[in-house]
Amino acid sequence: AEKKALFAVSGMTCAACAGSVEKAVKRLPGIREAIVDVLNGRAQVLFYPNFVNEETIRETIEDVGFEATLIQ
Ligand code: 9UX
Repeated sequence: AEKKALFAVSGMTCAACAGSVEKAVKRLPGIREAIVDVLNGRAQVLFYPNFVNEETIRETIEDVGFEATLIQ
């Protein structure tokens, strides 16, 4: 079954960077959907836990250049 994760992403203030975060997460295996909300600094991700996990997603967001915290 799929799983949902919500991350707080700090310092992400422009649409271009939100798009970069979304694109990077969607490139991972096992991602069903990634929705980045730049106004609220949140990234919601639906994923398949057999293929990817919260920490890998979190590190991928950080690799784009933003601090990310799993909040839910
Ligand atoms: Mo963006 Mo930043 O493309 O402070 S969120 S530059």
